[in-house]
Amino acid sequence: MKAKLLLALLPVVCLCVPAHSIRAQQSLEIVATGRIAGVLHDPTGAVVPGAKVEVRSRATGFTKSLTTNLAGRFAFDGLVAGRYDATITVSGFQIVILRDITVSAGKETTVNVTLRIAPVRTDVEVNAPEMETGKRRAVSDAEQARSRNTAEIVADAPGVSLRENGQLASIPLLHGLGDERTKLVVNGMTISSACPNHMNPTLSYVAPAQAAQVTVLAGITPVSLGGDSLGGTISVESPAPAFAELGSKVREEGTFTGFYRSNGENWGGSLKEGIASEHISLDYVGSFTTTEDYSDGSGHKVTSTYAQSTDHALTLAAQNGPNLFLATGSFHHTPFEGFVNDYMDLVHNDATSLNLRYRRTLAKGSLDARFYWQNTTHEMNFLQDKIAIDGAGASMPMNTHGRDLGYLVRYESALSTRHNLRAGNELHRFRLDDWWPPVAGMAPMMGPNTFININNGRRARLGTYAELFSHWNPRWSTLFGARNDTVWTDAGNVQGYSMMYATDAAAFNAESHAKTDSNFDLTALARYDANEHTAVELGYARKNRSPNLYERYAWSTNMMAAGMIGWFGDGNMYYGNVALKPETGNVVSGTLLLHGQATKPWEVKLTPHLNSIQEFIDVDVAAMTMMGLPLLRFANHDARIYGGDLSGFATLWSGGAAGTGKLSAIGNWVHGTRSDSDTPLYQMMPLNLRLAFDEEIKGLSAGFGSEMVDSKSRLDPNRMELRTPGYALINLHAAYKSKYVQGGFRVDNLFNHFYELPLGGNNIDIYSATGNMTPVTGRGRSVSFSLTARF
Ligand SMILES: [Cu+2]
Repeated sequence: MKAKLLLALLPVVCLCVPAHSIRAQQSLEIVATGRIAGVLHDPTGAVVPGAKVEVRSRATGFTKSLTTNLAGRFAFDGLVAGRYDATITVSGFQIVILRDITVSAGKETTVNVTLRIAPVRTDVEVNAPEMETGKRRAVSDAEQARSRNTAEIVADAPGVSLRENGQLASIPLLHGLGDERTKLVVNGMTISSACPNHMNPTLSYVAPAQAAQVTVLAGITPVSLGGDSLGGTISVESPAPAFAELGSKVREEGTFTGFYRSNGENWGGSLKEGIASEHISLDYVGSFTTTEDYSDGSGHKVTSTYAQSTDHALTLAAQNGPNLFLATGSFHHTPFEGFVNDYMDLVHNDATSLNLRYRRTLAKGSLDARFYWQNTTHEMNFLQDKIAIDGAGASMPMNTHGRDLGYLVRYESALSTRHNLRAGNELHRFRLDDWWPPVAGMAPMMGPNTFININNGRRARLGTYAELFSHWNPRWSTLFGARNDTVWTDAGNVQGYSMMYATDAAAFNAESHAKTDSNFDLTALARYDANEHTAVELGYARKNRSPNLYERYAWSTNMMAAGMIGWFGDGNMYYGNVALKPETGNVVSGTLLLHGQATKPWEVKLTPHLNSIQEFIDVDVAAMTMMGLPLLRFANHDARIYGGDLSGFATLWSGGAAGTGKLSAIGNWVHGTRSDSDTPLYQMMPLNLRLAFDEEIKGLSAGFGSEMVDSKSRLDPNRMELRTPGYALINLHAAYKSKYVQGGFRVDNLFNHFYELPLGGNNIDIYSATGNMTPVTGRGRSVSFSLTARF
């Protein structure tokens, strides 16, 4: 399978390279050339970075495009003397077309432009540096409508794989590193999982309808977006506020989306409504989703996969000159969510959050400050599918209460036309209580006292960073950054249900729990644009993650209690280790980008990566339990992960009666090994490839896709990881879009193929009923419809 995939991809790479070297040679001929350069400003006089500027020769049709740097500057060198047209596009501003610009040999033609604000949503954040690693992407309504949860939207990027974790939020892994090893930021907020099984990860608090923009940084992360992570960074942002156009009175817009997916009877919808004047805007996003258990390809119901959730978010924004103020209040309510790969289900999860932001555009940069707070209450117990297995009356209440609080301050400034500085300071504090009330008649196993799992757990992180982005000349750019994060963790004394747990509790209470970690991160990244079709990036990053509260402070070695700890969906028993050190990754990664614009855009991107990790938080086997499952203790061990991402697209035809035909591909390969034992790291996604063909004619689009996954044969022996066979799935999709209505139709797993999920964990419901541990099986055929109306 591996060899076949690589063979299939080789022609794509080989066909492109020779064509480019020939063109590069031709451009070396000596001809009379000149330059077009300039600076873009917005109406307040602030510079506009990230704008796309394209010049086109009126004589030959030759085009060249680039992006303005953080100082708003652009410069086209080596233009053959003659007359050109230039087009400037940037989100939030009206398109500018400049005609008949004369370029003379050996001279610079200066073009300075002041952009006008467009009556559309304003892009309020300056993007990460214009490197391949960190491209922000707008999410379409269609994508929101077809995604079961926000993690599925993120999974479209190279280097990302998803681990199953209930229906409301899968866990994204970047280059094999997931959960809290990936930095997840929602509207600038860091939200910790307030659950020993991580049933409520960060992305569960942002419904697909609220995810307007996503940034995925799989390898090298700018320090401004990093900190406290070993993998990359995923940032999800809500829609930016849209103010009324200058001179017009009020702007009002609304969207309603409804969807239905046949497998599991999943239905729901969202409502977005915005009203704004020139200076004030008010936006509401509400969404609802509910689903029954889904069936796999063999027609068997996969139990405990039902869920329901409601989300509301209200944002008030005000702008005046260079000042922008935003306040968002949101409420998330999950009445139930089954977990087929856990012993417990979620029976209640409510979260309330507040997010305040102030941004000021300065003459040469910007100042951005945020403050956020979230309060989460979470309860676990058994839902009907587990009760059917365990017997009527089975009960084991487990409660958690989490509180996140933080601020971020970030300053950006153009030091000169070449250099841009970004510096910031941030705090994130998480408090956690985790307690399990006694169950009547179940002493001493589950009574008579309350089991205190985490007592007043505290984790605070204070981070400070500075980074310099330099655009040395049109070909060379560099990014250098350094940051420090100090992480404090602590937890109070604990107790078990009864004297049965007294030895472990006494041992834990005798230990000192307060820990301080001082972590230093570094990033160095360079980009070389060899010619208009070829760019190369190479970088190094040192990254750190401090242990979470459960890794340090889960204390009971009792089989039942330790079985409640762990966010791996495997049924194994875990307990903590106060002495755990932070994990430190040394990442070396590069990207080769080959691309063409013109009338038929295409792109091939290859990203090899290597991460050498010191003190990786893995496990030691403490004992084999009566249940035949291991009791595992978190422990530091060195590890290494390497692999590669390949992505690309090609426009097969464009324009004319046949519309536009596009072929796209994403392939991921990752290989993780623990150094001391030379054994495979846990839950590494096997080699996989996604291919898609899409055709678009006017408002109508249709296509098909395929997902191919190799068998998972490299297995972690300590966790008794299960093998999963390879599989291939086919999907069909079609959509129609007009000004006011948009509809989507999709068939996933067209041939109703039966397959096991490589990162789906183990089916604990089947294990509880039969004693056999098997992987969770994937969804069988599902037919979906969605409809979006704008008003
Ligand atoms: Cu939970």
